Amino acid sequence: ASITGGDVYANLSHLPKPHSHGDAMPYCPKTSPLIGGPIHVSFPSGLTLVDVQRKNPLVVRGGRYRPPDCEARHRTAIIIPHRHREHHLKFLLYYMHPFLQRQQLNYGIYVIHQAGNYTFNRAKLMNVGFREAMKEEDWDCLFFHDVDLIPEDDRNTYVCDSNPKHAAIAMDKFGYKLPYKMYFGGVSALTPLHYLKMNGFPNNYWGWGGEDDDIGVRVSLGGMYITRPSLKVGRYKMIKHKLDKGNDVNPKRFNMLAKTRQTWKQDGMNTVDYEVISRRYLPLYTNITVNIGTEA
Ligand code: UD2
Ligand code: MN
Repeated sequence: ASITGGDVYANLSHLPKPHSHGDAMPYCPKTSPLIGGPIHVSFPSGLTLVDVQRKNPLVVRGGRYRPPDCEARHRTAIIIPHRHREHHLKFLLYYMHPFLQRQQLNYGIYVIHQAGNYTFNRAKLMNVGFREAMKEEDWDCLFFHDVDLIPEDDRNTYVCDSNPKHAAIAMDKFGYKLPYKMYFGGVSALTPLHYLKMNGFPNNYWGWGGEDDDIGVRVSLGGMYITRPSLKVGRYKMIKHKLDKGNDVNPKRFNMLAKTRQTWKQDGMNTVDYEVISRRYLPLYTNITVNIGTEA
């Protein structure tokens, strides 16, 4: 028995059904035979979410998938902080679903949508995503993923390393080079253990900037170091955009960054408070709309 499509199980559960035939499924090969090399990324006009759904018949409600003919070796959750970027989300899903399927992962995509119009808070949304995703499944790796970054190489595998991994090492917007050594923005991958060791991400960076550097510092404060794929493999295209309304540059970011060492244990996963407004299992992703409050 393999997964045959979303509708079959829609009434039973939003989750993909475990393989149910008598014999255990063989594990998927260590390296997926479906993985190719560079991906040509373009943005087809007129693309709709229904098109994306049609191209991904094995994805079930909530944006969940497992390989039909082998047991995945990895369970990866994608956590996307989001508000008013539906046009980017559509392209991300268009590329991300087939990309993850070619890697033969058991995966789920979570969009963490900040409710209201108060200043955006990317890092706090990640903390919400971590907690809410872990409630559903024992994920062994979480990818914290900007909505506008499209991977450009199949060999950029969405599995975790022994230390926190910064995946977006080479982006078009930085000339496909790492902008600075401690950079940790864009896309990063942590196990639940990594995440808890660094007390998650900061909750009090409201607006644009600084939170990614704070997270990078937390990695070393948690006794870990940053790993990265090669420049050839960790390539991403960022969909061009301006600074959003409601995400002004955070003028406090440098002062806050200077204090991470004093604050990280009192601010993070152990103090995150929020209210989930809705959880919807959509065909291509799980949408969690959350009230994360305002700056103290
Ligand atoms: C950079 C980093 C990003 C983050 C940010 C500073 C890159 C590629 N990324 O992104 O990881 O550190 O600087 O905060 O360098 N978002 C929304 N709605 C909004 C605002 C933000 O959905 O109104 C989400 C969305 O997932 C977006 C992410 O937050 O991709 C980062 O915001 P951005 O794309 O505006 O910032 P950018 O490109 O300078
Ligand atoms: Mn961006």
